[in-house]
Amino acid sequence: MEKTTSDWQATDRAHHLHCFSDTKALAEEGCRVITRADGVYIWDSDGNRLLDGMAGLWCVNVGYGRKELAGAAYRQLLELPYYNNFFKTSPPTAIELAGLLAEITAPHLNHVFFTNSGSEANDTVFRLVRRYWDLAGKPGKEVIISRDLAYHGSTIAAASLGGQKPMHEQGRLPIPGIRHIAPPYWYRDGGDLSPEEFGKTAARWLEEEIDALGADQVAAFIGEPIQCAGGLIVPPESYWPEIQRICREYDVLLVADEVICGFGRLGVWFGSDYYRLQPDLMPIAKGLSSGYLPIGGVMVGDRVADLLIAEGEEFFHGFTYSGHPVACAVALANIAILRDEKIIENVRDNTAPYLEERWNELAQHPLVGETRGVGFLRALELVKNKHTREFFDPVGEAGQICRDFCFKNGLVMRAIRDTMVVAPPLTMTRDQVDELIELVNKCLDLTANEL
Ligand code: PXG
Repeated sequence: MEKTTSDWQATDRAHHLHCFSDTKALAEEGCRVITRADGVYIWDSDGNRLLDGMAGLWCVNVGYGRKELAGAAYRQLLELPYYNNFFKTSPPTAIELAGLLAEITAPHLNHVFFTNSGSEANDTVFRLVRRYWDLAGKPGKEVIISRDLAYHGSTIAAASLGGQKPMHEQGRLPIPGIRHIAPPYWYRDGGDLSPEEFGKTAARWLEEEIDALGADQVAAFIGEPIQCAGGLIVPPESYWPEIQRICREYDVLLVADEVICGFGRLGVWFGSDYYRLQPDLMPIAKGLSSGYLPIGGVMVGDRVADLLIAEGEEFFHGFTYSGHPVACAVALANIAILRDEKIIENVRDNTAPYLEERWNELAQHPLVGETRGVGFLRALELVKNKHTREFFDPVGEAGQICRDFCFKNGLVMRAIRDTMVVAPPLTMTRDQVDELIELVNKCLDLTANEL
C-alpha cells in the first residue's frame, strides 16, 4: 500500500532528527513531506503545490527537474561511481571541473580544493589559512576575523567562524583564534549616517580590531559578499572597497564566502565580481551543483596555492568524497546549463530588474520598513513602526507568523528574525515573479491582520 502523510510523519517523529528544527513543535505538528519538484515549484505529500521562493536552501539555481543533470549523474554512475583524489589519483570529472572553475572565476583563482559542503569548505579555509601563514614563516598570524550574524556552516570551525550566538552557546564556541566584528547592517544600526558613511565606518571596525590585536596576529578576514542567512545584509557600496584596502594594508588574507552569492545569484557569476573583490580564498557550494548532489570547494588564489605547491610538503587534509566523480559530473553539467542558456545574463538584464521593481512595490505595505536586495536575493524588513524604524519585540515572532502564512498559502519564503527573504531559482520567469509578488502581498496582509 502507498504511504500516506501520516505514515511518514509517524516514522519521522520516531526516528528522524532534523536540522535546525524546534523538535517539540515538529513532533506536535508533524513534518511537511516534500515529494517532488519541477521548475520553480515543489509539491508536498498531500498534493499541495508551493512556489519555492528559496530555491530549496538558496541552492537550486537552475530550477528543479533538469534531465541533463540526472543524465550526467546516471552516465557517471555507470562509468565510475566512485574514486577519490587522495595519494596522487583523481577521477577525470574532478580534473575537468577544476579546470572549468579556474576558467569562470577571477584570473588569480586557479586552484580548487573539493569538499562536500559549504561547512567543510569553511573548515578547509580555517586549516588552509593557518597552513599558509606557517609556510610563509609567520605562524603568529593566527586570528581570523569574521562578523556577528554571519553563517558559515555547522561544523566546528565553520560554526565558530559564523557569528550566530545561539549556535555558539550550544557548543562552547567559538574555538580560539576567531574574532567577530559587527556587520554593515545599515537599516538596523546606521542611525543618522548615510549608507555611504556607515559603510566606511563599518569597514573600519575591521581596522580597529586589527589594530587592537596587532597585525602580526591577524591571518584573515572572512565575509559573504552579501550576508545571506544572517538576514540579507546588503553592504553599502563603500564597504567592500574599504575592507579590501584594509586587508592589503595589513597583509591579511581576504576570504569571500560565495556559498550562496556564487553561481549567478547576484546576476553575475560571483559576488566577488559584483563587488570587485580579489579574495585569496573563496568557498563555494550550493549553486555549484544547483543542489542536485552535495559538492563544495575552496577556490584558492595564486598567492596561497603557489606557496602550498612550492613547499611540496603534504597538507594533511581531505574527505573521502572530495572530488566525487558523480558530484563533479553534475556540477559540470550544471555550469554548462548556466552558461549555454545564458541564465545569469537573463537574470542580470531581464528578470532581476523586474523582480526588483515589483519587490520594491512591497515597501508601500504598512508592515514593511525597508525592501533591499541584489539580483535574485530580496528581503523585506517587517517592523512595528516604519516611520521610526521601530522593530518588533520580541524579535522573530512577526517573521514566524508571516512564514507560516506563506507555507499555508503556497509560498516558501524564509524568515530570519523579522526579515523576510526570497532567493528564487534563477530560472524564475516574469510571470512567476508576478505570482510571487501576489502571494507575498497576500501573506503580508494576513500577517498584519494577525498582529
Ligand atoms: N557558507 C554560507 C554563506 C552558507 O550560507 C554554508 C557556508 C554552509 O554550507 P553547508 O553546505 O554546509 O550547509 C552556508 C549554508 C538558511 C540556511 O536557512 C542557510 C544555509 C544552510 C542551511 C540553511 O538560511 N547556508
